[in-house]
Amino acid sequence: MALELVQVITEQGSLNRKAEPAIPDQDLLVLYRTMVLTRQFDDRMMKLQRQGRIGFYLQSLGEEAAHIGAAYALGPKDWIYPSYREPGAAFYRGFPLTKYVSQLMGNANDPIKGRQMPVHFSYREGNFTSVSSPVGTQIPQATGTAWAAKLAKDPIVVLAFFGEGATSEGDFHVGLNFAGVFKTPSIFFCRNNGYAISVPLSRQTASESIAIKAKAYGIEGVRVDGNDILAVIKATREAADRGRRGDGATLIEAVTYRRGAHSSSDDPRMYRTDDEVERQTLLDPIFRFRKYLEEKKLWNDQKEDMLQEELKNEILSAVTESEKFGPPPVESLFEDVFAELTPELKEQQQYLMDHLKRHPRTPEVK
Ligand SMILES: Cc1ncc(C[n+]2csc(CCOP(=O)(O)OP(=O)(O)O)c2C)c(N)n1
Repeated sequence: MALELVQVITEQGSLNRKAEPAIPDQDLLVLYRTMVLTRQFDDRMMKLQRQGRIGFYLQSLGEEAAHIGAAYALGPKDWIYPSYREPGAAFYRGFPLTKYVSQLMGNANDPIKGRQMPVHFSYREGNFTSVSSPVGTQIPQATGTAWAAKLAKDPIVVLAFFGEGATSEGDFHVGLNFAGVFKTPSIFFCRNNGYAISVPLSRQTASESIAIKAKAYGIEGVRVDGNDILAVIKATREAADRGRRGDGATLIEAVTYRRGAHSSSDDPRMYRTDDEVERQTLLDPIFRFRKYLEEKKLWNDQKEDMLQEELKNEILSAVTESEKFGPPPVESLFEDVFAELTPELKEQQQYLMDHLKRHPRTPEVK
């Protein structure tokens, strides 16, 4: 069982050729674009939150390699059970930016019609389940989906993302235990970013690593440098192959760092030092990947400037588009639980609409 840290590009950007996964140049550029898009989007959304244009936001600053690399290593039909810090995995699968911003605003263009917290989106077309607020609930759900796929002889794998804080939850143990028993085609992808809100890793587990916990459940465990996108792709590809071969589940621990706050409501200066964050900034996953691309002559300053400008405009137009939508229609409150409204729900919907006609809501004070 591999517990040493798998690394392909070192902190200085040099390469371990023996471990380099085969990736077409075109894909390398798509991966880089998705990482930079995610970083820029993150920054813009935090600003929008501070301006009061969205209510709440969760950043993924510094964790782009971990989740985008993992998403890339899967096939398009494989399922992803996300946590809330993997926007780049959805972008990689084609989730439109305007839909994402609309979800943050909870407007009529929001795929879930304003019924969830910001960042808790759903992307059914991308085999990407809705984000849940309770920590860890997606883990046994993902095991169940993988088991169902195995019984149906559907050759997919199912990946669940979660933070290391989720490994303190019962759901983590339930999910991994039955993945071991039933040898499900599961990938448990833990973004070990050091903190569960203000609680550091040392207060969450006495194990020498997260990956070693796999041993207790009879599944594979791999510890990988989560700021090294090539190492993440290599580890996730191997895990997907293992699942498809019928050799069971893998727990991947991607060692990274949460450089931003837990959420827009958190102040991390209360529990960690600026020095610590500064040190982690030097290990930036985008910087490291860019050096690799430059060495391959795939990237340069001019391309970087063009990309930054292009993405800035793309994000701005998604925000402008999203701000054009009003709130979701009130009658939509009754939709989506059943394929068709039941007679009782129809009656309640009618009652509400009649009520609103009789008592129009107080106009907003301008
Ligand atoms: C069952 C449950 N307990 C507590 C919370 C409050 N909570 C929300 S996020 C979070 C920390 C999760 O940390 P981690 O799993 O490491 O993920 P990260 O935020 O670092 O990506 C907590 C305790 C919750 N949402 N659900």
